[in-house]
Amino acid sequence: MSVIKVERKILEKNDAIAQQLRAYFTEKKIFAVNLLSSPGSGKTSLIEQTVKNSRSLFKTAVIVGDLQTDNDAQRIAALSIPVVQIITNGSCHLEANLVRDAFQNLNENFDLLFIENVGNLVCPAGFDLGEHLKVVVASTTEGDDKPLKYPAAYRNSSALVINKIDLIPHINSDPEAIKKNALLINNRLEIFEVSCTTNQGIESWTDWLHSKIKQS
Ligand SMILES: Nc1nc2c(ncn2[C@@H]2O[C@H](COP(=O)(O)OP(=O)(O)O)[C@@H](O)[C@H]2O)c(=O)[nH]1
Ligand SMILES: [Mg+2]
Repeated sequence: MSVIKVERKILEKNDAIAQQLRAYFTEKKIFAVNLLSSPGSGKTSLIEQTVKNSRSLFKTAVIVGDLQTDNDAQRIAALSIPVVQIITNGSCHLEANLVRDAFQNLNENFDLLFIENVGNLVCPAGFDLGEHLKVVVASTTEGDDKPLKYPAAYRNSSALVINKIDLIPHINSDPEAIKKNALLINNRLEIFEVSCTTNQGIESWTDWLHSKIKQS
């Protein structure tokens, strides 16, 4: 029983910080998006393609979480946008206090903040980071039934990006099945089918992000 109490306390503390962060982001007109996925689904690639295709629409900054290495921050820094790497040293998700501390290292001259969570569909789903919305990325290579196996990430997200659609001719994947399973879990999901390799579908995704930024 005491374990449950400790867990609840951690979540309550996290949620309080996250609410303050969200209010701060809103006041500063920064739209915050928390990206969730399995390792390797293409979160960093999606950030790279989004930045390359939206420079005339909005300015982006990134906080990126990983268990180890600053490889992703280096990829994003190559785009000449503000980026901070959080190394969690084994922790499987980001928490709001880590985002708050990382944010101190960014100037505030941007419209969109991507928070790339640690690659994992389990623990990141339960932690509010002060984002305005969560987006789950699924790649065509990871199996069409993943929304059913990892429902929390899908239930808590506002949008699903199905990535690596360029690989469909080579693998046994059906994006219609991914969509159907995802909508069974959460029928309010906005769904985008993209390839970060060919750029297919990226324009609809960036247009949607732009509309969300303008509404916020
Ligand atoms: N074929 C293909 N490969 C992709 C696509 N998007 C990402 N990748 C590759 O998938 C691997 C993992 O991508 P990455 O962005 O690092 O995933 P993350 O771990 O979720 O951040 C890299 O080798 C990417 O080049 C895509 O749309 N098509
Ligand atoms: Mg990454």
